[in-house]
Amino acid sequence: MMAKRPNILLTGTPGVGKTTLGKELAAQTGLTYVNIGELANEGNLYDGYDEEYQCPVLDEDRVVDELDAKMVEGGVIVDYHGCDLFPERWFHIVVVLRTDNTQLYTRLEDRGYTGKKLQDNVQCEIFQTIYEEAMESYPEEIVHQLPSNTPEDLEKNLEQLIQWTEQWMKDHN
Ligand code: DAT
Repeated sequence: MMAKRPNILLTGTPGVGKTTLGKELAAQTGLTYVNIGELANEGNLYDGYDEEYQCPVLDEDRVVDELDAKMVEGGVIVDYHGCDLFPERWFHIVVVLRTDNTQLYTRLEDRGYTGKKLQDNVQCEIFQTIYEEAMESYPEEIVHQLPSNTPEDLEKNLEQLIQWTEQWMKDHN
């Protein structure tokens, strides 16, 4: 029998460092990294177009259908800037990365964001929108906020999540 492995949700405002942490965590634990944006792109899992933000709208039901078998199997790190579209049963831990707004502003500017898109994303972080969404969507004891401002934060978060994963596997196998 295959060892049981946990599913981890990495969420937070765009630019907080989900992809950076997720890929490194996958490399070091052997868990599978799934970026919802890329998955939607590859499978064209869209349902319409958002004129205001100039981006396609995610077809949430199809995303969930597409991933469900893999999630039931376990061992998946999901990266997305939202969390209320996923079934609660999927995740064993929900990590909300947080970045100071001045830092986030610079990161998103470097990414080429301008105007309303830049303002709205920084405001999303200031209002802790994703953290509140996570607290409403999952049992609060599995929701954790981690600071993601510096390379030292990244290292610390990585260490903590590797440890958490190892402990989870000991406890469940
Ligand atoms: P996300 O996937 O949440 O959109 P990302 O992983 O692409 O974010 O990171 C955005 C930028 O910030 C990228 O240039 C890497 C940098 N970064 C990520 N985590 C960081 C950290 N803890 N300290 C400093 N820079 C970080």
